[in-house]
Amino acid sequence: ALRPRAAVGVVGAPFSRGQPRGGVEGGPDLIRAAGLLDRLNQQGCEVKDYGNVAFEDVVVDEPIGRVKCVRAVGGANQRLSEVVQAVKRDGRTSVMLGGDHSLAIGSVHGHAAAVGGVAVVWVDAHADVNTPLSSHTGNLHGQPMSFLLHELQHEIPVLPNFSWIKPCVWAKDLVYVGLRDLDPAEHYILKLLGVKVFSMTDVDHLGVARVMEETCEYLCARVKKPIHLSYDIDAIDPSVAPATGTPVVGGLTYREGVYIAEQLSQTGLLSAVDLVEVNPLRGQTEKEVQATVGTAVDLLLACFGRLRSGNHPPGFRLPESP
Ligand code: 6HN
Ligand code: MN
Ligand code: MN
Ligand code: MN
Repeated sequence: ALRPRAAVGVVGAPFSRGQPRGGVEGGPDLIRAAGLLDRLNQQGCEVKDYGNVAFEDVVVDEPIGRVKCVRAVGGANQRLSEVVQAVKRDGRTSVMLGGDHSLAIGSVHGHAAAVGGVAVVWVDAHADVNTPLSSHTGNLHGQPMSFLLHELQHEIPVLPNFSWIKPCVWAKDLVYVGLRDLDPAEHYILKLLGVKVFSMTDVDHLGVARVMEETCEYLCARVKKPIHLSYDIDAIDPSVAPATGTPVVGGLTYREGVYIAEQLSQTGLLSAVDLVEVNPLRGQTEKEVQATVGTAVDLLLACFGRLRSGNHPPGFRLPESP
């Protein structure tokens, strides 16, 4: 049987203003340099590289309340949303390489604008659902979900360069996996909205297989919406993926991390993927950086059908004996 080749569109988003640590803007080129596009091609995907989004310089960007770099983050995400919409209109699964996690605003927004409703699986040590008013750090990479959730819109103040954002995710269409460092306001919000959460405690209790079974059942039970996977590399334990800005001990193993991607790939509903927060300057050694980037690549390959049990292309034939 001829299976259509998965069409993938890679978008680099070299942007770091959603948090204070430089280096995360180097993520996209590093992940490309590790061979992501060739390897996706080798495993049967048809890949187009949309290049890196050119973000405009924002020179004057005074904090608003506690929140930092509001105009830069708003403007960058507006551009990113346009590019992700173009990728989706081209009929491709979008792969957004970050950059910090504030970029999920534009990535999810663009995805939803192009396809209608989406479900979101957020794999992260953090919930990234602070509102601009609840955030204690003022870093926008800790807030993207608050701008995207319909149910939180009355909590969101007017911010410069944010007026283009339309909320596009319902709380019932969001699942978190890997959480282990929530702020009190974030925990309150997730309880209030009844969001499905699989914390690291749940991963310990149920095992990753049950967690993914329940995640897929939960998302596929109702109308099957296209899935947006937003993968923060800090979901993975820092012993495996240390080169990231906000590492938290007690994370997913490499195997658990890959399993999550494999299972979401098997749903056939993956329509956009973010891989964010790889920061080469946060590794202590070159080896730490390479381990982190290698893990990021393996997670993405698993998203596009790579199985540890092995694969072969349709129509594969053994060499003929002479
Ligand atoms: N990330 N909750 C903290 C904050 O600053 O709001 C940490 C955010 C981490 C952000 O995972 O992309
Ligand atoms: Mn995050
Ligand atoms: Mn995180
Ligand atoms: Mn915190």
